[in-house]
Amino acid sequence: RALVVPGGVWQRLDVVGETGSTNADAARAALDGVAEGLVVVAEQQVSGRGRRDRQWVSPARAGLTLSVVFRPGVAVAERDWPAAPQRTWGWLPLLAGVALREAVQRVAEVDAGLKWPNDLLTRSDTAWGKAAGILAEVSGDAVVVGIGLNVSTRSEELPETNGMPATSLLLSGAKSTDRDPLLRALLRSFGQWYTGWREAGGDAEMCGLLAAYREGCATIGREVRVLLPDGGELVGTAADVDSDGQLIVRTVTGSERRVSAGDVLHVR
Ligand code: BT5
Repeated sequence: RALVVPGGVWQRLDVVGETGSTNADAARAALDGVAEGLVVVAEQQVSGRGRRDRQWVSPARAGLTLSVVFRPGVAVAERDWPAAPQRTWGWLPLLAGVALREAVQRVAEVDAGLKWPNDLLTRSDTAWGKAAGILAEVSGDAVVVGIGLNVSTRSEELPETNGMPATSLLLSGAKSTDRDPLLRALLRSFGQWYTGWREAGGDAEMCGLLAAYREGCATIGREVRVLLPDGGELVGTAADVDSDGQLIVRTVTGSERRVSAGDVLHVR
């Protein structure tokens, strides 16, 4: 399909009919040496994954499911891109979120916020719900960033969740639920932010990404409960995101903790 003309960062766009997981497909391609800038889009994804063995459910044709391959640690002489140090790679899922939010707001005209680190929230009726999830995985020297967005998903097709309820652009009053313009807007924005971030050597402040993330972030300023990957738990106020994309939590005891991964519940 002549969906997107690859250009800039994007080298190749593969549209597959049905697949298990576009992240798995992209990771395999990355290990096989595919160039940075591969995009894999699936019409239907049957065993989508979330973080830590969780599932991503995507009813057929109701959403966008895609993954991209980046090689942030490899300098690109012809573009004047230095290597981005590994500690900055945590920005990639956040960068994807900023791009996704822009695309959703522009094309669907739906108000959207980012829940640190990897969810896009939209509002249906009065409650905010999770309309998209982002999964970044390292594969050799590549980082695969996957995005699953509920576009025209009806409420009976959405999965049961134990945290935030799931929602879709349709349920949030989207002006349009055409997937192609959403994908095009997403790739345009994603490519622009990635280019700026690479030019800045992974410095999110220098390229304006930190400011854009702060502006779109629904977590900063909230009281949160953070479930840490080691099983620990933090309760406090999400104060900010630091220059490496970590969440700064001011705990009830007044100490400041920086979190690089975890599940955040917005308490108030
Ligand atoms: C995520 O994980 O939210 C990352 C999801 C990434 C999916 C994309 S689709 C393209 C690419 N290929 C893949 O195989 N994956 C990526 P996490 O934060 O761990 O959240 C997972 C949880 O979200 C699940 O346990 C459910 O509670 C909930 N969930 C599952 N499907 C959902 C949906 N369609 N909408 C909203 N919430 C959902």
